[in-house]
Amino acid sequence: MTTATERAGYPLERIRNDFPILQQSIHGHPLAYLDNAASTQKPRAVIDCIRRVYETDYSNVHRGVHSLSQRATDRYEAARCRLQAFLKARHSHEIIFVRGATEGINLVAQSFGRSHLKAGDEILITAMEHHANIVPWQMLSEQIGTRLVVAPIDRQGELQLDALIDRLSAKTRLVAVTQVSNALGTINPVREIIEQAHARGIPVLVDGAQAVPHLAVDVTALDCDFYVLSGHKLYGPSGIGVLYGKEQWLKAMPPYQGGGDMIRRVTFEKTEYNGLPYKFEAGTPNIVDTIALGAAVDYLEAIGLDAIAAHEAELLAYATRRALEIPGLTLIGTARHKGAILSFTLDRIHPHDIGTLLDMQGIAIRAGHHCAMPVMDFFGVPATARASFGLYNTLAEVDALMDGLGEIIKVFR
Ligand code: 7TS
Repeated sequence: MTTATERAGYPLERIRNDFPILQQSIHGHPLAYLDNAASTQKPRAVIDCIRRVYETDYSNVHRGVHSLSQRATDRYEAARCRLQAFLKARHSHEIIFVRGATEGINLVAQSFGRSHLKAGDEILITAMEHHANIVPWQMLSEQIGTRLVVAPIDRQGELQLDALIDRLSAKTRLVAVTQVSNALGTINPVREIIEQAHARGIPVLVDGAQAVPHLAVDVTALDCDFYVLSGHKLYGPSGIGVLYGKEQWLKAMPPYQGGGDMIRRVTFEKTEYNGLPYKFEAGTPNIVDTIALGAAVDYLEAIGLDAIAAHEAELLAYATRRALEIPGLTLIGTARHKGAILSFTLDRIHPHDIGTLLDMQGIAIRAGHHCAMPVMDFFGVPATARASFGLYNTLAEVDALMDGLGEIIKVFR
């Protein structure tokens, strides 16, 4: 069985062959890797890029006059331009390399938050945020007395947009919202949220960790003020990610960390900071993984995000249809606009047992609260089982998952 996207030329078999890790068996079964929302696997292009940089072009960046340092610097800065083009940012210095979405949000909370917000100011988030877009704001609240305001979701796991708009007050100083929920799959109307916030002069941070692997993003068209992503969810290495910030904000924000590279001149009396983007990249950066993130983006764009989105939408539609035929299965997250995430529970079977029993059949899913405990509380469950699809998944793997769930139900009957 193939998706219509495959029949229209989506090269699924070639894509699968690009991922060495997928060519293995787990507990005697072919691996079905359905944990892509946590982290995606890496194509050979990314793995080879890492090896080649260490073998031929590696040195520290920005500081050396020798050839290797210049080559490493050129490649590191080329990756910045690559990510600028990928996100369609106006300037390459609006691309700040960080460890991942988490560090990007913490940077904004500490640098923007401490310099632009004061006691009593409000930060508006949604009830479906990952902990990475909750806790940094709570930490800021403890430090300077800001207040966290939460826009509600409904039983489908959709954002109540009107309620969000109602909560935009004269005190709101930032809206921080996920583009795609990792626990529910919901795709939020970020463009509309940004329009509404901007009409009131409020900047918006978009958490794009779950969006960029699945849909084409244009930060300039979106007009968001900040955008964060994680490389490891984007078929790139872990430990590298991007904070995009509009030049006007980044210029007005103080450094997040101090150290080498982020300075122009240091004396014991005073330090003059470097310009963008270096002001926010203290210390030796994650050189090789940054370059490899550029390779990951090349790989994704060669396939095409629209084709990837179409293939994944078919996987999700088929998985949803089959899941609804399973007795005792409840879908958690049934929004009209959803990314390729299927969160569910089975009557009387703990999600961790589902995860463990599926693993015995070679099927990798995630079970837990997905770092979105308030979402679990809202739906009154301790955890969900979550299958999340990526560009290399097949309808046969969806079948394996659903057949596996059928077997589990028989065991527990
Ligand atoms: N925001 C969202 C929406 C996420 O899904 C995640 C990670 C993060 C932020 C944090 O990203 P990090 O790379 O900095 O850790 N989400 C998940 C997940 O769903 N399962 O494992 C990690």
